[in-house]
Amino acid sequence: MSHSIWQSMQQKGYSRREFLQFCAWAAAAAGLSKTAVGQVAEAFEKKQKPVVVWMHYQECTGCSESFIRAAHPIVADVLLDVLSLNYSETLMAPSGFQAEKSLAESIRDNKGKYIVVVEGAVPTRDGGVYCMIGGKTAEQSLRTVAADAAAVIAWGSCAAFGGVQAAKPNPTDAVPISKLVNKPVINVPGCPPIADVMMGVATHILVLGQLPALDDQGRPKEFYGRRVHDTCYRRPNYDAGLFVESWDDENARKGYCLYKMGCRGPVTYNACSVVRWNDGTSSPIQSGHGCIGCSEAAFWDNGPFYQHLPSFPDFGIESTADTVGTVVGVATVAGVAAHAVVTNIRKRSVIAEVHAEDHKEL
Ligand code: FSX
Ligand code: SF4
Ligand code: F3S
Repeated sequence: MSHSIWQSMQQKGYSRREFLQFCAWAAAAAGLSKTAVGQVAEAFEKKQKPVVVWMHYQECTGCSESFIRAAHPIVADVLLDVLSLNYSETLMAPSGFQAEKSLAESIRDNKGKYIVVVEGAVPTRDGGVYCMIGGKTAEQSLRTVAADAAAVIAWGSCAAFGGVQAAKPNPTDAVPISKLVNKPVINVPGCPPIADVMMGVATHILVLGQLPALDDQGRPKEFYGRRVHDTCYRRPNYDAGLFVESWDDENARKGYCLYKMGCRGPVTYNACSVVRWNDGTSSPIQSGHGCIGCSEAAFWDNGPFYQHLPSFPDFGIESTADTVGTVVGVATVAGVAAHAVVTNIRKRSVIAEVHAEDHKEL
């Protein structure tokens, strides 16, 4: 018999207090307001665990790796135990015929109720022979599992957009799963996606019993509504025209903006600057490397990664970062546009304050 999440947690020895803490964390991860914690608790107490089948096609399993390292320790239990993970090629105990049987039974007995999550793109060239599981092509497998699913989630940029498999010259004609599934797909891109975002999306579906609001690329707006650049902690440096010019320069040590080193944060929609990674510890930019736009469609072909963007929409006050120095220089020499100079000085002092704050936190 299937249990609720609370019943499963009790069986594993979790206290009521730990359960409520988990509910609060899950509500926050799902982007729900504090007042929704009661609703989360009620859903986790009463609703049966959803049946989840987790498919792997053309991918590296980084998405699973990311998810099982989610910030909250209970998430590992959520994956392995609290969710009814009826089929996962990576994590389930059965193999071979037994595994196939488990999958067939899961979808037959839970028609219209189970959730399908997919990692990886699907090859379509030569009848799809480049990814076969149990004698079936990935395409046949996907069409079968998705047909009666309540929801289909594409974990990662491969499932959502084709990822590395679909990069030029795309030798297997790999496609995103939305091309083959006849119902809305929730795209959760990123190579891999952020674990807490994956958990947030899953919680949203579990608690509210509905799909999160999606943008025109099928991404949950809550997590993909803003560019990495919009909330980047290095943004004051960008606005002030303070850039890293080479990986080992003084500006790099000072944590200046990585735009000139190829950072694609200005054209990348993801929650890395806000949610960050590893329990909010850091993010690619925070560790000193620019964003490579891993959550964007065709990101492998959007490069080169280490050449700065020529321009992008809503660039701000400067036309390109290269001209920033010139503009400020001319303004100073001419003695006009004092406002620009004052603004820059003010921004530099803001940066100094931000850096002082950072040091305090450390
Ligand atoms: Fe793709 Fe996920 Fe990149 Fe890897 O499974 S999104 S290659 S991190 O792992 O699909
Ligand atoms: Fe941050 Fe990159 Fe934008 Fe600079 S260009 S502010 S490092 S996201
Ligand atoms: Fe990917 Fe950029 Fe975030 S490379 S992990 S979207 S900072």
